[in-house]
Amino acid sequence: MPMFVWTYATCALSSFINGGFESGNYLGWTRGGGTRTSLLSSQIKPQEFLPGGSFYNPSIASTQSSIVTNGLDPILKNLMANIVQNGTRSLQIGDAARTGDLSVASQSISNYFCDNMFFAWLAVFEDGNHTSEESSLIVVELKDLTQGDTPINKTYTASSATAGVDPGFQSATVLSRKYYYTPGWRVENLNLGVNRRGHNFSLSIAVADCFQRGHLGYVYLDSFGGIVP
Ligand SMILES: [Ca+2]
Ligand SMILES: [Ca+2]
Repeated sequence: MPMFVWTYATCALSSFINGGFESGNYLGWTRGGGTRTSLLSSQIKPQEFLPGGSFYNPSIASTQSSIVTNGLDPILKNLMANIVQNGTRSLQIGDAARTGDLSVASQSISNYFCDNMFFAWLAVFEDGNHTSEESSLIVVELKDLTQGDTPINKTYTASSATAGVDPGFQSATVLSRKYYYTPGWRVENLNLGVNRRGHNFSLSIAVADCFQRGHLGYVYLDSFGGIVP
């Protein structure tokens, strides 16, 4: 059998559980959450908000994320794409309440043979006119449990200085509140390279309201897997 066929087959067998949330529940996923109002953006570590972590609050974890079905975002409506990227369901991390909270979803994957991890996201951030350290944000953290390091730790902060996270964000004012949002789904590619094949990983995506409890941030996630969605 040619090597590339073997690699592809092994990759297909080692992917996420319920990576598209089509089970309609949290099968394969761990939810976390807690209050971030004592933490600046650069101090946030998703793991501290998961069960066992010092900021973990089970009530926030279980109520501020939800599985959603096809439809439009309740605030931005048709300015954004359908809130499901693939199939009939996606995961919303964070809610529309302005409570200074953080929500996180995490999955551990054993013997992962793909060279990439893909997922798709759609974000809504309210403009708080804060510094990036006090704004709503997304943190994407990938730990390599086999090697004991963190190859990916990305932060997407919604500050007014950058008019959202980057130039691909758009802004709109709805009921006197200003939002930054992604008009269409974005595909994130976490490139692991070939040296981590077969390792065990833990992937966490955290989304926080602003530090001052005045502004919301939430993100829809779908299509986690080893192949481009
Ligand atoms: Ca889906
Ligand atoms: Ca919230």
